[in-house]
Amino acid sequence: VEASIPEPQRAAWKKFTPKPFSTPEEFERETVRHIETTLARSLYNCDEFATYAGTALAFRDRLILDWNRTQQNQTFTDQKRVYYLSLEFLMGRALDNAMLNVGMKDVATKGLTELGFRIEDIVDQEHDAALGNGGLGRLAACFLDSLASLNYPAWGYGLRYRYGIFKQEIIDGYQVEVPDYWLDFNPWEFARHDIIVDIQFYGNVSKYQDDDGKTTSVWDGGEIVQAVAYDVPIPGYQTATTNNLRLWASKAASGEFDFQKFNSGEYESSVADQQRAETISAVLYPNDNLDRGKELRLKQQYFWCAASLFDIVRRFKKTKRAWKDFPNQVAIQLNDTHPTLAIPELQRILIDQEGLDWDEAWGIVSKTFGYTNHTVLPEALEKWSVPLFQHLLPRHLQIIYDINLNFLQYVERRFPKEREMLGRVSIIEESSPKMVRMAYLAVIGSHKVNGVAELHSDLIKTTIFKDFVRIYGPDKFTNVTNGITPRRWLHQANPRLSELIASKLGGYDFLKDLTLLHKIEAYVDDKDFRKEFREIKYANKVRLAKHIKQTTGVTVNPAALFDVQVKRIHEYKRQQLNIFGVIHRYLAIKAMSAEERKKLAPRVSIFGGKAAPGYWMAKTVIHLINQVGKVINADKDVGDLLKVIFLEDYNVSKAEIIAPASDISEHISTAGTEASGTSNMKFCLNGGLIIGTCDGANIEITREIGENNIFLFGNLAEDVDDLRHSHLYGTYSLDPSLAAVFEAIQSNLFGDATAFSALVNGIVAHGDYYLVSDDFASYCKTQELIDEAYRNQEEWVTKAITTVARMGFFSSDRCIDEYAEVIWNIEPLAPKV
Ligand code: GLS
Repeated sequence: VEASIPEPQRAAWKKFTPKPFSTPEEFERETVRHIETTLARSLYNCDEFATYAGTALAFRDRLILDWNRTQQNQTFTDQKRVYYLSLEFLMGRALDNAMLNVGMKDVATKGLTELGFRIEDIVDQEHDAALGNGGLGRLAACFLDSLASLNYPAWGYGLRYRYGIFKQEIIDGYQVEVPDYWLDFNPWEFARHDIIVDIQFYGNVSKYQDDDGKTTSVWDGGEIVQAVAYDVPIPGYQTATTNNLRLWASKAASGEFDFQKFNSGEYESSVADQQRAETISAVLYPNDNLDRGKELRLKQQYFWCAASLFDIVRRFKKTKRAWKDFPNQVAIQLNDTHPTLAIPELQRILIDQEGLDWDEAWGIVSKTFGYTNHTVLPEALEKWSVPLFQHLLPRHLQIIYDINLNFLQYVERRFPKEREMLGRVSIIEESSPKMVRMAYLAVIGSHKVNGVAELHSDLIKTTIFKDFVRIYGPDKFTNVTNGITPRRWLHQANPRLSELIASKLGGYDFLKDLTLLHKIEAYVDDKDFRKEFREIKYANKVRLAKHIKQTTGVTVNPAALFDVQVKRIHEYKRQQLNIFGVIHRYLAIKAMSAEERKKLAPRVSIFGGKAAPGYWMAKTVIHLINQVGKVINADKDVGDLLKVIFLEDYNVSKAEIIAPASDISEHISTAGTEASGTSNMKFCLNGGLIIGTCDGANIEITREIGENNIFLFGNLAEDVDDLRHSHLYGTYSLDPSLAAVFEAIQSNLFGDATAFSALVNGIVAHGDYYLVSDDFASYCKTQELIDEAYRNQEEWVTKAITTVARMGFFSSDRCIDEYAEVIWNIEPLAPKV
């Protein structure tokens, strides 16, 4: 039944449709109303948190009016939509972003002042939405911002984890994980208790043959878990388009618990069923670039894919179009291999439920999906054991076998003389147990495959997907270099810099077309502009110094060079190279004369990032950084010349304080290992320079900003294999200054050295897989060049301004336009206002 208001009553309805606030008074009225009624607080009982809550609810009301209209408009025009499937959306805080995007920050600032609050304190009350690990999840969040800002009809689909990425505490120098229960108060979501999808697991498949000999497979038995939709409005910048992010939460099919069992005294097992169902969406797996193959993770993946596909198919069916139109109406992007099950799931829906024949269904499926690869690290490539698959998703395993059979037959016909290729490209790895290779399934089931930076997209074509390039031809593979949203990462994080730029460019159009930034290069020699630019950087450093003081108790000098490496802790990202470099610097300072010390630029080395809870080596690196910091920060003889800080619990809202405050940031992965990196872009956009290897997007950043404006060092990706080989089979000689660093560690200078022996041995005895020693000399040399360059502040500012001016390419808007054109074939839809 259509649930819409009949024509004659619509006038009344329209008359009472709420109007969005637009003046400070109207904002205040809405906020106070929410505080007094929705929250049942009063002016005698209203703290900053209640005021945040009221403000957020007032803005939510605003967003939802635009959201309603956007959804109606999209349904009405019935254009092709894109669905972005991602297990991670690292959104951070929503209020500040919502205020900026709807252009009401000034209104809210004024209103809140009149109510007795400072807007910064209110914004600061919000709990980060931390449903992601790192770059992959943050990229999805930037994409949502760009999709809405560019008016694309788009939905995100993800999981509503009850616990996001853990909170990190540093206790005695060690990482301790604390659960992140973030849903106590989340004004940004709407529970859709009417949108529930039954998801099946386990069970059996039987085949039936009808009179014409057609076989049908029926999957029955097993258990049902329900998926409940929670919708999060995603406002675009300066547009009425407000898209939807739909997150699924799991709950037991019977609703709460099994009353039959409950009444017959089986309390515990009735509750257990309910808990088991809710466990599916309970927690985000805290690994970045690592696949652990856990059954619950596979359950999460299927639960989310099946619910999303059901929803997408239901929406398509409402249009009453023919199935062959599906790929003209629907584009689905797979954010990494995590949602690859959507491929066999759509095939299953089409053949088992909608009665299409295999080939017709497969034609639709393989035109619908696009797959983005985000890593070449072997430990991150997802594989699922066949027995586990058989148990959990028996029908999907059959479908995957059929997809594989058809594919291998095709390969055999095309390459009859290369039989050994079949084993290499088969979706099923013939190991024991056999494994399903998800990346291969994703390639086979998609019409386009893309990497996330040029080097990375080249690498996937020559390494993991080499055979597939021969099979499908090179056109199936493409590159879309990552980007970041300038709204959050410039305007919101660095309002003064944004304002300075706007003052020269005559407005904020650059926030919609970031290439306009190139115009500030005309001011690179303008004295006032330079002065203001430097003052802004300094003020941002003062803000970070305050944060450091508050959270670590260490006083740092904002005039020192701030050297920052914040990202997930991972051996391939090489925080160990950085901290060994810090020790090298410390030893050098200790050996310097007073004269020499005078010439040195004081430095603050700032680290931040979480280690996966089971990643012991990464945790050792955190421990070493903290131990080194403890010794150096207490060394009065060194004083301000060197400080070492580990910032606890790095997350999106902290990144917004850190990115604008760096002079140098480090992007120093072993060449060929970091697919793109996106924090490199954030730092450059905020007028920080970078030190980096020729890896990921660093290469394109160099091309855009010019090699004089970046500090590159280290071996190239093409040499990595040979170097690794020579470590294992040739003669290996440890870099002498690194040897001195290890001697210092081994002398217990930073506490009990046995704590760090695995870290050191990995380099001296076990092949130095990440080439720390090979790159150490050139890293230290480059750090000296940085010291020298920083002494010439005039030149430094020139480099920094030039860098900002040339970052236009790295907007996620450019990136989304490329996806829209090359992969999704979708058009923007002008919002109805
Ligand atoms: C990642 C890569 O490691 C990053 O280099 C990349 O920038 C990001 C987004 O494309 O994806 N892959 C991954 O598994 N985690 C990431 O952050």
